[in-house]
Amino acid sequence: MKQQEQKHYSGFVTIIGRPNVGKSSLMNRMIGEKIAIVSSRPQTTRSRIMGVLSQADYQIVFLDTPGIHDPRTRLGEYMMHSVRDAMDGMDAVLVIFDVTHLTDNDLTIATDMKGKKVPVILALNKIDLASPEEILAATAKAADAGFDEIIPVSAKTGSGVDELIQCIRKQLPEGPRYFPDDMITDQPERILCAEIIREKALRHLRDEVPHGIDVEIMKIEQLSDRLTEINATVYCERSAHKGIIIGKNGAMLQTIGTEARGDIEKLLDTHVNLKLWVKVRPDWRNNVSDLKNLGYDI
Ligand SMILES: Nc1nc2c(ncn2[C@@H]2O[C@H](COP(=O)(O)OP(=O)(O)OP(=O)(O)O)[C@@H](O)[C@H]2O)c(=O)[nH]1
Ligand SMILES: [Mg+2]
Repeated sequence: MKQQEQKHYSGFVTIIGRPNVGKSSLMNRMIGEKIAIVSSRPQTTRSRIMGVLSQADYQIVFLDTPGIHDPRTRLGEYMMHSVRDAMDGMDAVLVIFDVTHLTDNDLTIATDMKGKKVPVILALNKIDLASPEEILAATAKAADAGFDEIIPVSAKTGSGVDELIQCIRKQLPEGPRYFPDDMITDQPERILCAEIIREKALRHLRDEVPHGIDVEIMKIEQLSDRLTEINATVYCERSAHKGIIIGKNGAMLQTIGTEARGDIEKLLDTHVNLKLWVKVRPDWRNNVSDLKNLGYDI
């Protein structure tokens, strides 16, 4: 008897939404690995980050993007440009709202999406923070705004996430596997390590410092099967910030380094010797050559 060939579905799905709604958290949850860093501060994600979910009969290629905001610096413009870039040639769009902070501004995204001839799926995230009544009210509002597929989820608890994946999968065309099964992201190790360090800095530093921070890996060398040496520079915009990042007797830098080392060790599966330096680079967010040097593809 002729065996029926199993159909395979695949496609590119851009994730968009305002800053801090949980785009990166939700992508990490769907992939099952931490690819994109997450923080409680808006504008954590700075460039387009690919995450690949491979199952027997489908492959979903997610593009996590920076939160949509008003760009005030060259870096901000770059971030908004990478959102627009990620909208080209996609097979579906996953819009994410924070169910606890649904704004009229959010709902205009629905109108913006109407001109585009791709399926749009809405995830109402952070339902672990909302009552059933709030979730119902938000769902009704979103339906009024013209969203057809609305899935309440929590990136934190995982609730609704399988349903969301199935909903996305149903929108995808038949297609090939674009990437090998073991490839979960396009981010090189060097960038993943730099981002982990930036995440810890975002987590621990006071309000005025974090957005002016960037991290560059100067050296990454595997010394043996069990040990990797990494040297990284944390850039900030003012010498006052440098003092804050280093902290009293180096305590802040120590905290950032220790937490980052833990995560990098898990990522690389070796012990890590991590050395951090702090340097001032005034106004780097507006300087095209600084941005290029830091790896932004301007
Ligand atoms: N309680 C709760 N918190 C969440 C959930 N999803 C994300 N968060 C938190 O929301 C904050 C922002 O999450 P991110 O994933 O960095 O959000 P983002 O949309 O990628 O943000 P940008 O990259 O800045 O645009 C973090 O503190 C997360 O821990 C959720 O389902 N429930
Ligand atoms: Mg993000």
